[in-house]
Amino acid sequence: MDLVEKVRSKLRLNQEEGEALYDLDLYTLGELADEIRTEKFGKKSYFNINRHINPTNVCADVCKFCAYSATRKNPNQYTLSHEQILEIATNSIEKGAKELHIVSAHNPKDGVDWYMGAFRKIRAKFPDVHIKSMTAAEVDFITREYGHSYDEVLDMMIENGVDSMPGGGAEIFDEGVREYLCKGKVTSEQWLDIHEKWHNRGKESNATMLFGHIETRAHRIDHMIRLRNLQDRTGGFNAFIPLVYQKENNYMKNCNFPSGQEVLKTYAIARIMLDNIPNIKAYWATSTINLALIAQEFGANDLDGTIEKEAIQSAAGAASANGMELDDFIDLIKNSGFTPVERDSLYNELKVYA
Ligand code: V47
Repeated sequence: MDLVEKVRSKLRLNQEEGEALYDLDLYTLGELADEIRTEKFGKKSYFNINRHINPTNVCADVCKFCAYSATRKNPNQYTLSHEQILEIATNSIEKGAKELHIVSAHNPKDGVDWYMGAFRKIRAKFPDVHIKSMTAAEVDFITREYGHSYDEVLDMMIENGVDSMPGGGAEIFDEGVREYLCKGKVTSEQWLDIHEKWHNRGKESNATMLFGHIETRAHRIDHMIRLRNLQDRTGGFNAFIPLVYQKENNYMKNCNFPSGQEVLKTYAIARIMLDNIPNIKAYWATSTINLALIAQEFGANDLDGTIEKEAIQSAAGAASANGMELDDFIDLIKNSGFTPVERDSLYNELKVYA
């Protein structure tokens, strides 16, 4: 059976077959991914009204791709107080945000209670807002820095009001590439272990993949297969988010910056390979909004959200610092031929903009 037939027969692809998908032409791949997307979601494209908050850029880890953390290239350190975090949350929630996506650098100056205290205060004031916070890299950092186990940190997160975990910190699971990208940070095995423990608590999370730097196509397929294996066991991943590497203001040179075609192929292949992860998110902050809209025809069914403020990708050159106005976002999705559907953080539909 040839590869195209195998995909159409919904048979699972292995590493070698995943790599071979890249050799198909873009239109064939797009068609295959779109058939799967359309069967699952029709013309619906999901988004949420969210606010990204990045409470500190002081970081004990050194990732070569990062332009956000305070370093020689970015000497402007900051750490928000709980009051400042609460003020940002209050403003955004008053304007309609339903999700707070809170991601910090790994700040050795703050104790566990700085993290947990912030969640506790937000939860006390806003019982209904969805708190998506603590990448597996942050969980791992806290255990290393403050002597807790993964189980203790995950339980503390739940006690203090965290609802779901974002997909950050996954980067590329291949150990060789990881050693170059972010030596010393959470390992691939630990990243997967933390998500498995979180899922085993009945909680959901996302998974990212940072691509378009020094990794090969084979590394991307390997990354997807490792996620697919965990998802077979837990079913806890909501969305897979390929993050397109942004190349400004960091310490990584000589990268294979991907063409638009390569990015679209990667979305389409994610849709085909990840037969057990329901949502493929084209995170417009890294793909650009134009490519994210096209990605809707290449397997992606989710565009993240309005974001409001974004510090990590925009520090590295992305045009996402000020998010997107809700009306513009809805118009763009409509004008691209899809039906915008506002969702909550766990993908329950809230409003269809027919
Ligand atoms: O893990 C850092 C990435 C991630 C760069 O779960 C970069 O819904 C591109 O995980 N170029 C954090 N990316 C952001 C993240 C995320 C984003 C949107 C939605 C969700 C979700 C999660 O940002 C890090 C890292 O891979 N990142 N630097 C860069 N130069």
